[in-house]
Amino acid sequence: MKIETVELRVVRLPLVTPFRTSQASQDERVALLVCVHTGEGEGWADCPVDPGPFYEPEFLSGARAVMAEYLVPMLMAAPGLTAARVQAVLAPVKGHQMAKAALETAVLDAELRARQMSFAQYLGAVKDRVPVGVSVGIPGSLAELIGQVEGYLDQGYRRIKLKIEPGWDIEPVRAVRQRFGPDLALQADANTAYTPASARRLRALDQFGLLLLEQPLAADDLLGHADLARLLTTPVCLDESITSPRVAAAALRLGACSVVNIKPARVGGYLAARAIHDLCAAHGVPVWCGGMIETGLGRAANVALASLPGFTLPGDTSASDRFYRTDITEPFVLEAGRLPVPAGPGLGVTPIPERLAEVTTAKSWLT
Ligand code: NPQ
Ligand code: MG
Repeated sequence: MKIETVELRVVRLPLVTPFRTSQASQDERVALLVCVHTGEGEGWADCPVDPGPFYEPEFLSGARAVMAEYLVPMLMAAPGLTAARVQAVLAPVKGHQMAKAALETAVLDAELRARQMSFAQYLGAVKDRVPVGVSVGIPGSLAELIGQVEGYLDQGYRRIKLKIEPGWDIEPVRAVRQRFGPDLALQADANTAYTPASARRLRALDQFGLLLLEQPLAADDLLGHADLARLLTTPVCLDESITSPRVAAAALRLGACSVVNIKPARVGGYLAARAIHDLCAAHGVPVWCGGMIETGLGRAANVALASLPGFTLPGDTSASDRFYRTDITEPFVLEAGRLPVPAGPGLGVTPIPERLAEVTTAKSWLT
């Protein structure tokens, strides 16, 4: 397939409630959308970079620049391009996984639409609905937290994840456990906020029977996570640390985690995400699909990925209305705590033109 034009769009979507983690607080989602125009049709992808490099080193204007100056020209010059070759063609560029992932996803969407095959079929889906969880930001008070969790459980979410940080950890976890009982599937995510010196405090979380504790330490601290994992009975899960299949293999070998949160954007795309899934499955390590407040485009692909057999824990692939009053695609709606896996060609969803126009703040074409 030959790429003729690449369209980049910045979109800005207000969030239904502010989302605060240990690292940042946001009340809107600003993201980059990519549309590749090829001889065989269009393909879309969501590049869930933030305006600033506060969760991940990549950020919006950086992603736009690396795409325009390097990645897109390299893809346009590659003869006989296929989605499976995108990573190899882009390998001379170091890093920039989220930018590369978006381009690979858009090429894959175009390719699969032309072949009338869905992402789920292509990736190896074994189910047509996936159970989903929800990530609850750090609120102003315990009462507010309890109210939010109650609301999500009423909507049918199958698992609750609490964002924690030093000073907001034991108490909120205890309060939610006490209020909703031992059967609630509950986990916590620190987004790198602790140091190894906090091991004692984190050990106090063991009494609450969490499914897992996600990314307590710095992204590059695999050894610290391995040491911590030996001290805790709560399973340690890595998110920010897992930047490639190779790092995932190292994390498993070191015992740095016993569960993996796979975010396709962070690992360089759905093919790398599937490779990590396969590796973890071979080691009997459960995986689940993380979220980066994707638009409907990224959500569609994430739900497809989550339908692979090793995704045995509910993901952060929440319904569209968890974040947006109106998304750029048809919304994903919760049905008894599950989302339907899109079955149409490619992503199975496309942006609604009027809606897209409303939320677009910048557009450029690369030819
Ligand atoms: C997490 N996601 O598991 C993240 C946090 C997060 C749904 O909890 C850009 C880059 C936006 C990274 C938004 C959820 C992001 C981001 C949220 C990470 O850690
Ligand atoms: Mg996380």
